[in-house]
This record gives sequence, structure tokens and C-alpha cells, in this order.
Amino acid sequence: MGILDRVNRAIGSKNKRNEFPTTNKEYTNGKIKDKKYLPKKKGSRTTKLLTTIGIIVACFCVFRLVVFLTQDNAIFDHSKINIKVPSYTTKSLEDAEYYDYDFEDIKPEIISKFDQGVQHYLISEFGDDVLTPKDNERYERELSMLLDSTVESYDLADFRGSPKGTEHRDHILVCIPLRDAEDVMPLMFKHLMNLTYPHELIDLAFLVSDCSEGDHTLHALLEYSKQLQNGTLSQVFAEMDYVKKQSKSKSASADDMHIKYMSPEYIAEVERAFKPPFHANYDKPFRSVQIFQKDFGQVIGQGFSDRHAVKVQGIRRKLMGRARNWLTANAIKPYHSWVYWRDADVELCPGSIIEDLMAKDYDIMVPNVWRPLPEFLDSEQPYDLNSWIESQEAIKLAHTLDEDDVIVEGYAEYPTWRVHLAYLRNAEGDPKEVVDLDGVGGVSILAKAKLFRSGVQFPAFTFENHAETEAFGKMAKKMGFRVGGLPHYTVWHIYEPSDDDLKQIATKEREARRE
Ligand SMILES: Nc1nc2c(ncn2[C@@H]2O[C@H](COP(=O)(O)OP(=O)(O)OP(=O)(O)O)[C@@H](O)[C@H]2O)c(=O)[nH]1
Ligand SMILES: [Mg+2]
Repeated sequence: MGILDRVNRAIGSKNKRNEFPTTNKEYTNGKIKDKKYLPKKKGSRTTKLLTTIGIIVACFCVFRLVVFLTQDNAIFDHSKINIKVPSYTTKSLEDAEYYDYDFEDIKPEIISKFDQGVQHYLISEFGDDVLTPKDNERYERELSMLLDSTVESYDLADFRGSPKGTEHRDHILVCIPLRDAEDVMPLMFKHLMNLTYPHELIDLAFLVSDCSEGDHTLHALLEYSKQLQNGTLSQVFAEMDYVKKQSKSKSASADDMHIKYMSPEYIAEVERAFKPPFHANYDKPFRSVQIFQKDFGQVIGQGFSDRHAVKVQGIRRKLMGRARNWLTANAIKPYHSWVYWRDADVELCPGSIIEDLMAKDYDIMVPNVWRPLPEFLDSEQPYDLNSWIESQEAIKLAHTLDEDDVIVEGYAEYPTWRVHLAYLRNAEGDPKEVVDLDGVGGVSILAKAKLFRSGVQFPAFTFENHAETEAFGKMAKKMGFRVGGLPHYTVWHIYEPSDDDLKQIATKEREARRE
């Protein structure tokens, strides 16, 4: 079942239950309470009778109200696949930062006068001196408004990126590449809402490319983004999760078969991460959302085993490099101080990740990336091997390769003997500890925007026998920027069972049925 079908079912079931969405605030301010345990008061028979009549009348009124609301508000238009939740609690965007820079304080009715040639008429017919001092002051003010409507000035020294971005009110561009990502989209949006960095300072930019036939990434992204910017997405997700839970209790889905083999502690942590109470501004809309769609000719399958074959790495990574460069070039604005790259397939990540990576004041900073595994495969594994410290062995290896060859980490074909950030992790280690790196992985990269303005990019060609994010780290270093990673600060990538893992799970299921 597609994501949109699940959203439809979620909203459909809400209507059946005559319920309205709850907001996070209602969970946290005590409006929603369990009244089961309040002591019952004894009353006379008349009181009880009156109470019963009262309840019947109240139920009838509520029923009429619900019927009225569901008739008058188009809750869900199936033909247009357009999600609408009743009783919107749309946020008003009062913070000035939603409107600064691109949105100067201009009054269209005033500047439209200039379209009719007012300025030309005043100057050519009478000259400046015909205006009284008061009129002249007004004329100057309105003329400067005309200038502001088309000319913007920035002092880039103000946008260099401060380690205390929240206090400094640094604007950040969050870039997310997407391909066949329909299924992970609720997860991705939950993580975005969970970001504690002020949403009014965040511009979101998505690039959807080369999706398979029948995939609805773009459509789902548009629908979820509308809800996000209305401040109502968490309500939609609460309903979707409710419906999923109901249908799960009836039959276990084949997609989720692996879950019972995962560590119960990890599963509990994931459940905790997506349950209210959330942070105070969880539902707050972002400064802007931009959605781009452009294909780059990626033909390598997006399945776990397809995309990890060693032979396809070079070409796949170069095309990803092109996609990333295209997205930065189109979305970056002069007022951005930082750019944060994030993959959609992250399962667990602290909401404060932007502030935490910023605090180090490096030009590029990445966290450690691991992934959970079934308990029969040791429960967890270092995942992103693209963040590393250069080694003499790898430099020697590079000399033996063709100029266009791309070294990829984690494959026997390329024995680099590099120190990988992933393997430096100590679960109890200090999450603030930093190590300097040369190559970086793309799951979660925070970089100062000035790097992109200076020409650092994700090479879509072979740069020092690397491509894309690893070459981005190398290039930044070569241009004198500081590149670092946090070995004990962990982000967890989703677990997608490989073909071998699925075979093992199937064997275990057969054995369990035989017992
Ligand atoms: N625009 C675009 N996005 C892509 C493409 N391939 C993957 N993505 C997205 O980029 C992010 C990372 O993709 P992954 O398939 O996990 O690839 P990876 O970064 O090499 O990481 P792993 O394979 O998980 O080790 C996800 O958000 C994908 O949806 C592509 O060709 N174009
Ligand atoms: Mg991934």
C-alpha cells in the first residue's frame, strides 16, 4: 500500500471514530488525562437519572456537531488526493525571520506608482526643487522602497557561520536528495520536525531524481510539505501510526518481519523517539520549502544489494555528486550561513544535531553513522565508512590506479588501511570529542555556506581518486578548510535487510513454525 493510501486510510478512520486531531500541546499541558482513577462520588437516584439524561443529550449534540462539521468541511478529496484535516490549527508566522532578506518591507501600492512614470514626470517636468521639504522626504522614502523592491544588499561577513548559530540567528539551508524514498518519508519528516534549531531560520530544499515507475516520492513530498507548513503534519502522522498499529495487530506485514529479530532496547528507543511530548516548536513551520525534480540518468537500482555492488560505486557516486551540486547551486541564498546535508533514511538522530555539529566551529563537521542489525548478526554495525583519515597505504594505492578510478571504502578490492570514523566509536565516549578527517560520508554533513561560495563542491568527476562526498572533504581540506567528525556522537541509519539476511530470516521463520 502506498504512503498516500495510508494517509487516506488514516484520515478516513479518524472520521469514522468522530474524532478530531489532538495537538502536541494538549498532551503536554494536561488537557488529555486518564480519568479512570478518579474517585467516584455517591449520588441520589434523581441525580443519577438527571446525569444519564444529560449524557444522552450531550452525546446527541456532539453527534450533530460532528455531522455538521464533516458535511461542511471537505475533509478529504479522494479524487484529488488532497489531504485535509478538520479543525486546522494553522500556525501564524509572526517571527520576523520568516520575512527578512527576500521579503523587504515594501508596499506594492506605493511602488506601483513608479510603473506609471511618477518619478520621470516629477523630475522631467519640474525638477527636484518643486517639492516641498516634506514632500521631498516622502519622495526619497518611496524611491528607496522602489530600490528595495529589486535591489538587495548583503554583507557576507555577517553570514560566515557562528558556532552559536541560534544566538547569532544564522540561517541554514537543509538539502535532502531523494530517490524512491516514499516509504521513508514519514520518518524523514518526523526528524525534520524534531530539529530543535529554530525552524524559522531553516530553508528546506529537496531534490527528487530518477524515481522508479509507480513510486510516488514527489507527490507524497508535496502533500506532506503542505501539512508541514500548516503545522498539522504531526496530527496526520499520529493518525497514520494509529491505523498502522491497528492493522498490524491483525496481521504482521512481511516488510516488518525482521523487527522481531532486532534488539528490543533499540526498538524501544525508536518508539520513544517518535512519541510525544515533543519539543515546544515541533509543529512550527519552516522558513521555506523548495522542491526540485530533475533526473540525472541514475539507472543503478536503489535496492540495498544493487546499490552496494563495487562495480557501480564510481558511476553512482559521480551522478550523486552532480545531483548534490545542482541542488546547492539552485537553493543557496546569500543569507545562508550554513548548509546541512541529510539523507532521508536515518532512523535515530538527536533533534539538536545542527546545534551540536555547529558548536565545534569546523568548516565541515559530520557525526558517526552506525546501523542496527538483527540480534543474530550482533545487533549493530559501523555503517558509513566514507568518513576517514587519509593513510600512506591509500596514497600509494592511488598511485597504482588510473586517473579516473574511484576508490571506495569497505571493499576488499581497495585495501586503504585508513582509520574510519565509524570504528573509533566508543558507546560511552564523549559525544563532543572531535577528530580531524579527510573524506566525509553524506548521511549528515554540516558545512559553512562560505565553502560553496568559495567553489568547494561534490566532485562529479574523479578528484584524487575519489568522488562525491569523500572528494568534497578532500577538496575542502586542500582549499584550507577544517574538516572534522564526532566519533562518539551517533546517528543510526535504517536497517534494510540484504538478500542474505532475508534468507536467514526466512530460515528462522521456517524453523520456528516447525517447532
Ligand atoms: N536526488 C537523488 N537522490 C538520491 C539518489 N540516490 C539516492 N538518493 C537519496 O540520497 C540519500 C542517500 O541515498 P542512499 O541510497 O542511502 O545511498 P548512500 O548515501 O550511498 O548510502 P548507503 O547506500 O545507505 O550506504 C537518500 O535520501 C536517497 O533517497 C539519486 O540518484 N538522486
Ligand atoms: Mg542510506
